Amino acid sequence: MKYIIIISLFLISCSKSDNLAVEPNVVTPLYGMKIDTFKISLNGYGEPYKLYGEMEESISNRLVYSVGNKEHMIVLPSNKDTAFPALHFVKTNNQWSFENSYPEGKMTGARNYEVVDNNGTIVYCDFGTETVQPWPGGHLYMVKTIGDKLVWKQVSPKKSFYHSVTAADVNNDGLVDVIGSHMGSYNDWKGFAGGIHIYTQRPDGSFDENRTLMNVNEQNIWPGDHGTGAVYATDLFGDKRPEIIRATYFATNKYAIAVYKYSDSSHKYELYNVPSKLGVFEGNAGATSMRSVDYDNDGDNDLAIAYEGYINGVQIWINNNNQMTPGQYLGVTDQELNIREFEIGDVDKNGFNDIILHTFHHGNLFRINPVPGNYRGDGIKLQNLIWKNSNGNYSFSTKEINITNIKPCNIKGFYNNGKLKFNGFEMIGVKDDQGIKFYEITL
Ligand SMILES: [Ca+2]
Ligand SMILES: [Ca+2]
Ligand SMILES: [Ca+2]
Ligand SMILES: [Ca+2]
Repeated sequence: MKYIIIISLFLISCSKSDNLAVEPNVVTPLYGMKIDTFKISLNGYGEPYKLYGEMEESISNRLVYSVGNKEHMIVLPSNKDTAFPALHFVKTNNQWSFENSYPEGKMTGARNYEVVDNNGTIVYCDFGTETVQPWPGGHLYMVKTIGDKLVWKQVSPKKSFYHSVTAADVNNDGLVDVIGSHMGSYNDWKGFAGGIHIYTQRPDGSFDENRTLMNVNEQNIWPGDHGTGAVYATDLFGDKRPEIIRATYFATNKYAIAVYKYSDSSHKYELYNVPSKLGVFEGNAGATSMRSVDYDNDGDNDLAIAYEGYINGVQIWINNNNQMTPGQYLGVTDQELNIREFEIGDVDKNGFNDIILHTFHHGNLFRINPVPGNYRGDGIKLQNLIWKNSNGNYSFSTKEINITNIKPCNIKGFYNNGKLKFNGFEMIGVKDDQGIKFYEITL
């Protein structure tokens, strides 16, 4: 099926230095704000406002990344009944423009992604829409950026409720492999090890289900129900071979994370250890995404894990001589802040990696004065979206970064090429005159 795309691009760009300092703890923020307004229509997908509505709400589904100095953005506008094609935007001469739509990247509920390299290779997982029961599931994808174009590859042959995805060369053949964690599958491969699927890449870029690389005898050594919310692969132990780390999601037999290490004798990933401490998972919490970060600059990779539940936030897991122990955590209520994913970068250039929180909904640590009838409030504040790291200790700045009079549905921050930029979409207009604004705030 072909789609005819009519694009009108109106660009309003402004650089702004506010002078709103009225209280001692409110500093005059120095930021640049750029607003691009898009009008996009996709044939066969109904009124444009439906597309804009999904573009606005999609939070896991928006990613800004760089290839060299060029910025790209992928938006996957879907979380309800209609799945739209993947949208790709590129920035040229400081102007965002809509490049194309990609029906082969259409997802019904993109949940999680990982940027694999500096060449614009990204892996995605789709869980399928949660508004349909039973869950229809979705696929794992790998997308490559070729010049100004995208090339999509479906990794999984059958759909699963994929909740998390990571990429690493787990069979040590020089080709990056894709690992997804799921909460149910339409494949007969339900997934040993709590719903983890490993797909190893072939030289031609296609993928094999690898049902043997992870130990299938787990139940003999670690009995019980071990649900999985997130999976990540990184070299924790400095032996140049990635470990596979799996984090819990409301398992009957509680654990926090389980670390799998490649065994040179069995040639499989074996359960290496399960930390005795549960950290924030002691309470009612399940993992949503995970990244490695050497948060204390001691040379070994530690982990940062985002979670949801009675509180949501991010917890650091400290790597002590190959044993992982829970460290500092940020725990906030939904009324304060809603977080499921995050980015990492040394945004204040103090030598320690900070955490950039991606937030949605109407938390009062994010919205300025959200009240019933005006839940998006009178603007947004950004200081609580940057969990700053000073010598291994995280905290928020007390200096407010307020941006009044904008009401994006959610905000994500990305640290690319030494710059921290937050972005969000906001629908504008009514019916025929409808469009969508893209805010980009550079700190
Ligand atoms: Ca490989
Ligand atoms: Ca290792
Ligand atoms: Ca470390
Ligand atoms: Ca820093």
